[in-house]
Amino acid sequence: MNLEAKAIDIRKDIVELIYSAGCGHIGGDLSVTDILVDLYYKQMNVDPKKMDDPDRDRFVLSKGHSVEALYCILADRGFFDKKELFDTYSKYESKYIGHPNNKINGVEMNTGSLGHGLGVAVGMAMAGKMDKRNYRVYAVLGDGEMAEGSNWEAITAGAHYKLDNLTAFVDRNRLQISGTTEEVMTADSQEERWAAFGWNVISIPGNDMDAVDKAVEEAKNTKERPTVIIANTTKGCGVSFIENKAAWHHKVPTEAEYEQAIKELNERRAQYE
Ligand SMILES: Cc1ncc(C[n+]2csc(CCOP(=O)(O)OP(=O)(O)O)c2C)c(N)n1
Ligand SMILES: [Mg+2]
Repeated sequence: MNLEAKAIDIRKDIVELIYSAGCGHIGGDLSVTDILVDLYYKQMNVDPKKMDDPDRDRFVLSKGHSVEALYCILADRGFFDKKELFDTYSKYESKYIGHPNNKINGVEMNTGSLGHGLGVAVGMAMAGKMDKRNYRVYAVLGDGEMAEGSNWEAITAGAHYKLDNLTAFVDRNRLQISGTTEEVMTADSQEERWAAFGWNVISIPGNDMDAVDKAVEEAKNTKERPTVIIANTTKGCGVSFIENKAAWHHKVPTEAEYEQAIKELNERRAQYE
């Protein structure tokens, strides 16, 4: 499978889902898409029919507001019906609510309140070691989310317990809800901070599929300590007028913007045909 082409198809689904539902967090969805595509179509051992398999890999979307990216991928991979998602997303009584919901097949943990995913991922990784299982645990955090103090307790524990079955990503798009991370709460240098806590640190261009994949491989081969992949991404990646703008954190495209976004993504997609 061509993962780059798949990432464009997923971006089209994200734009469509948010436009049709009239809500969603488009900027962070489009920045994290390449990471999720590499994990769900290549790296992770997960099967829609075997989510009770104790050996499945675990995934926690700690930056839960990027749920549309996760749902579009889970639907495409057959975890649930895509039409049901598109028909009911964010509607009254739908289980497809605007943040990850573990009543949905494929979702391991409810997230949305930032700062909680990594602590649970550390627990999952510790449980894997205690039960002598070979599964791996992946968690994705936002760079704005790194202001949450609870993350730093989890980072301390991850290194203390030598959790080499745990890989965290920081979606380092340099924006959070209301401005740049450096304006709201300084986040530099993520690399130095995680390294100081004892993690193996890999810094990559985070919208580059090959770089993401190589980093995940390196993490798998790192022993005695957990790995963090600092993914230097572009918020809104793939749609020119959404890229790098804090205002697009959870703005919904107008009809004209929706059409323009799909046109741009179709042009990119045509390069792979
Ligand atoms: C505990 C908590 N505080 C505040 C929020 C509101 N909130 C939702 S998204 C967001 C910004 C997150 O920025 P970042 O982690 O950088 O995400 P990204 O840029 O990837 O969208 C905030 C403050 C929240 N969801 N949880
Ligand atoms: Mg951010």
